[in-house]
Amino acid sequence: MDAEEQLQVLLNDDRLPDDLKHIAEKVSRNQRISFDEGVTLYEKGELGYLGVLANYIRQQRHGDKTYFNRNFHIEPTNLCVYDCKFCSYSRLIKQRSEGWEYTMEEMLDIIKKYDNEPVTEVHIVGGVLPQYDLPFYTQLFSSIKAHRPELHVKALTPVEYHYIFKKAKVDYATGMAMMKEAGLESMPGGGAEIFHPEVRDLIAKDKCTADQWLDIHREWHKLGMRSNATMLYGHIEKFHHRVDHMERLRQLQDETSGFQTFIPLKFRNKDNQMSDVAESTVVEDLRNYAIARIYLDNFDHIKAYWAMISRTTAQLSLNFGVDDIDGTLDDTTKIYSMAGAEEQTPAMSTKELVELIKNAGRQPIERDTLYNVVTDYTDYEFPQEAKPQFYRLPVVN
Ligand code: V47
Ligand code: SF4
Repeated sequence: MDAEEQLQVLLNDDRLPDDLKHIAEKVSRNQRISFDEGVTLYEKGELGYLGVLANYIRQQRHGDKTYFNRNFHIEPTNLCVYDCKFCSYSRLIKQRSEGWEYTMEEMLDIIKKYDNEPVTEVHIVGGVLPQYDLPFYTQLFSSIKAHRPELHVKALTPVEYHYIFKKAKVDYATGMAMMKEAGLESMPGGGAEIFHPEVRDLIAKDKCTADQWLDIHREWHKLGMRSNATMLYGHIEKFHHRVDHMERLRQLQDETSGFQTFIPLKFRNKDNQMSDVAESTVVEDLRNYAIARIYLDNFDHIKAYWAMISRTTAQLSLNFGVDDIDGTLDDTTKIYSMAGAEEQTPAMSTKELVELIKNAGRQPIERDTLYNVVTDYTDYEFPQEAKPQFYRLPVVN
């Protein structure tokens, strides 16, 4: 049965409560669901029901296409002036001996290590420290672009930008324009956590507020640029906080159309100040992806970050609204391994990623950061003896 037939079966099921039937009818007519209906989905939507709705939307938008990209991460430092309760990664400045602080040269050396690799994106994000200021990052971005102009620079979040611009005494619009001028091409989705102050004040008190996070994305979008958005879920927040978070994103997206992808991030509880908070179940993770797909009707893509949730859950998520599983990575990110993610040294070759997607019955598409197709792997067979990470296939558009 295809996704449309599954939805029809659901719509004809007399046992379905009226409120859930009404939501299913809205989805079948491509109508937006309300805040209260979002909460209803969290409270009453069973996994099978949510999967049918989310997969229907996914199939309409993307068919079986499943996107990934080839990227690597640079984490400039794991020291941070902030003290988010969920963060296993940062060390306060007083624990400086446990941290690293890369210099400009060290970061450019990391860039150069990838000179002969077919990566399309560098993702730069880490802790917040005073020396990483506006002149530092504008010089870093322009040096990366001077060295390798086609490498897409996706860097920093409003948490860093708010701190940097305040220190430099420039407003958000001016600051983001300076970053664009220096070579910044898109903004990753981090730092969003949970927007609602009832939760944000408890877990991420001192860093940028929800409105500041949204304002910086707004200014970036006004420059014609794109960004992502995340939500850190599965800790102390209630269902209505998750819906509130997505509602604020949906409203900004109505205004700017600048977001590309929504990335739900599962809270991991190892070695942080919230270790006593239990992690969400896989069923809850899949329900959450599905509800995000249903609620965020103006977002093109829903991403599952495989390094965080394990490869099997990433495969499963493709039936619950997810159409993107991020990048090949390398083992260059420590944010999740330090928080207890399954992947302690997250690295997957292109061949492994392609097989993972094919084994889930979907079509693997390598994309660049802006979702231009780099290579469609649907009918591609890797040679037995291939060292896949060194394969360069023809660019198709
Ligand atoms: O903002 C920190 C999260 C985020 C934990 O845009 C944690 O393509 C779970 O935003 N458990 C940074 N999550 C990473 C990020 C990201 C990742 C992949 C792709 C993209 C993209 C963006 O990591 C932080 C925070 O929400 N985080 N600690 C933890 N214990
Ligand atoms: Fe610092 Fe980011 Fe960790 Fe918060 S989540 S303590 S801002 S590195």
